[in-house]
Amino acid sequence: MKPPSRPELFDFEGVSMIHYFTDNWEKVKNFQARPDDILIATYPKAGTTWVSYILDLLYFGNDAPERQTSQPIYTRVPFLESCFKVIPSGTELADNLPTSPRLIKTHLPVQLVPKSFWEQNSRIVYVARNAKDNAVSYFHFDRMNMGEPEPGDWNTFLQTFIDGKKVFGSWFDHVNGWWEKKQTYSNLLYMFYEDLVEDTGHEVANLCSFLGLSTSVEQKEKITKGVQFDAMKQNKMTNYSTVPVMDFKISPFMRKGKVGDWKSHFTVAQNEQFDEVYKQKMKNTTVKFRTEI
Ligand code: PPS
Repeated sequence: MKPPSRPELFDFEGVSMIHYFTDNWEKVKNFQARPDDILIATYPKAGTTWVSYILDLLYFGNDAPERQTSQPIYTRVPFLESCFKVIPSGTELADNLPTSPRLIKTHLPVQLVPKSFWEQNSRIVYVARNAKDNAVSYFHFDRMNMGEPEPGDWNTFLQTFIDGKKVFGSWFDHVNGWWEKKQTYSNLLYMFYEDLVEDTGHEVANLCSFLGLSTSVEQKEKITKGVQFDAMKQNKMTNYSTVPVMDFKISPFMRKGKVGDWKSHFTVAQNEQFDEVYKQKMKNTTVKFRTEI
């Protein structure tokens, strides 16, 4: 049998995209956000699933047990712009969510976020990850996910990552665009993957204070334990093992979960070139990333 063909990258309003995230654009653009919606926004592979699961447990962990045992995280937290045909579109899933608040995931760069989120002053949690680890994680994801464009070898992938020719565009534009937004939009929490790895409990507490939750100490500890890498890797509802287009024989979704794994991928020359480009592209921003902890 012929393997399914991978989607092609094209320019969409100045951002590299694939059709799975633009096919439903009219509905995405006109999506009606609510004041109590919580949008989880990230560049792909920055810790979306991790923060989605933390928020889901904070809000609904004590509610219906079957939510945790029978509903994969991607149906509990709809992926707004997705339109995969085999499951309902992100807007449809979000419109039909029975929960309050609704937790919604997006990888959109800030300028493409539906305007109703700003009008409704919805809360937004943005998670960012250092560029080097983010690139490595994205490379392995594209290798194993047939719904993504062909990544090529690591060197080819890295060059196109630097050029911003990846689904959802340039990492640099993404993290900088959202960082800039944070300066004027107060309902935005800008988090870092590295902080989550270093001290998950601290970040869970940080989320609670941003969201105005008075979660008990015991509950916070329980959640912190339940969202550790190994627990999520074992958990069928959070490890994406239920998604057929992902070939875990090539690379699992929950791959390593580390800060600094880039060191086993970047050659000395690639690292020097990357640092040079990084300096240029990040010269006008105050956002600071850690590539090791
Ligand atoms: S996606 O497809 O964009 O939604 O992917 P996303 O969830 O943003 O990112 C996947 C990477 O996050 C890692 N991850 C974690 N790391 C540490 N601890 C926990 N609990 C955790 N959960 C997810 C996951 O392993 C991917 O990173 P890599 O480096 O590839 O392992």
